[in-house]
Amino acid sequence: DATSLFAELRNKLSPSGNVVSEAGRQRTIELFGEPLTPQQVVERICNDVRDTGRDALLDYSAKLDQKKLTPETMRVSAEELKAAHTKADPEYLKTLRAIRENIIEFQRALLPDDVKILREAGESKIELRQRYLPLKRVGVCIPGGAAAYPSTLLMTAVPAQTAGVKEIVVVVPPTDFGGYNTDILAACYELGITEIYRVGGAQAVAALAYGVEGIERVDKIVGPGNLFVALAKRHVFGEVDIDSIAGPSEVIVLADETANPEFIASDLISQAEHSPGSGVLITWHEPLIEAVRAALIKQLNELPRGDLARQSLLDYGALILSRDADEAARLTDLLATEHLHISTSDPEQMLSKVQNAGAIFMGHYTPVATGDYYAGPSHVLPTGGTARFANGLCSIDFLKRSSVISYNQKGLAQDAPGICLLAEKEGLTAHAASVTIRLKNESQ
Ligand code: HSO
Ligand code: ZN
Repeated sequence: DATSLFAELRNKLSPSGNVVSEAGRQRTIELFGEPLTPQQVVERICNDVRDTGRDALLDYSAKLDQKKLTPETMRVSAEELKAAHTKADPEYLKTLRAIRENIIEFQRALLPDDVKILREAGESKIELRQRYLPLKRVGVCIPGGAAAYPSTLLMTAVPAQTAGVKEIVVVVPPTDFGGYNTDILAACYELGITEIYRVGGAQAVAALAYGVEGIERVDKIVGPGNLFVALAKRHVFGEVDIDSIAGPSEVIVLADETANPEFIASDLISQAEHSPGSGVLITWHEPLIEAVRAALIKQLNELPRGDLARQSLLDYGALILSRDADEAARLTDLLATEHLHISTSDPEQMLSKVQNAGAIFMGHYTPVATGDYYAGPSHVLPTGGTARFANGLCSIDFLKRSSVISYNQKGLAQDAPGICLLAEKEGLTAHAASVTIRLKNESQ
């Protein structure tokens, strides 16, 4: 039945590295001479960085990332950045520019205008506004453990830049896939980002949140990361803003009889190859199940990361036969997946049945890779069922808003009775007095 299937699947879609999974929380780690949960470990790291600053940051980099850094080598120098850019493949740079343009075009279209309304009656005048301003300083976490992710740099930093954020700080682990990766450094240079620190994990998040010698604290921390980054972001939230807690990649493919099993297999594998990652097919066309299974076996044997993807699919994947499209839609909503790929003859019709998904890919020729790399919406998306309430990152997330309220004396006189009545109900008479004191010389 749907409820128990949901429970089982939800578990599958929360791989053990995910903050929301039970297994992830139960793990213990011997880092401080006693078994601690990941959360306890992260709290210690964050508190140490808050209290001891850069020394703690560098100590943890040495201990956890096996990289002895100095205050000088911790920051990527201007020369290193320039050199990486000069040596970069021109085709790569050209592609980065094209993607950047796509992201800017879409993210700019999302930006809201300020709002202003005027309430006028005779001489009374009340003006109400909402003003949007970009955040001043944003920290971006780029993963660097299992693969190099220049795409994630684009999908976080460019929306921020589009919103008008001037100071962008990148933290990236001191690894060959991270802070020593010339593709990453060339991409930073291309985007005009010059403040890059080779630090990762919970210690990097803490440094961004609290500030340490040489790294000024930021207003918001965004970007994906492993369990430690995720838990650290949750720990420092409130001290700074964060985007969300993004876990491993996942996709649900909804398919009817018009879907191509080879295409579907490639879609499931492409998110599973993030390792961990999850791919789930839901179809109401029975022959598709076996056809996709066969295609998966064939493709997994041919791909370089096939073994990693196979393990991910065995652990967290599923091929599900639903009674009909409506049942498939209901299950999709329960799972509230990061990516939803609608591989049917009429994707719009299916779209109208589904509410919960971070990003939705329409039809047979829109694989998730279009959104992962190129189209324009950010690939930083809600995972682990959080698409029920959370949203993908976008330019709006880099704005803060203020309301702006403006009364003339006549306007104040008009609203005074209501204000004073509520103030008296609350026993806050000074509030009432701050209104009446202004109306003493009112001429009516
Ligand atoms: N699918 C990932 C993003 C990504 N894919 C980066 C390739 N590179 C987000 O869930
Ligand atoms: Zn991906």
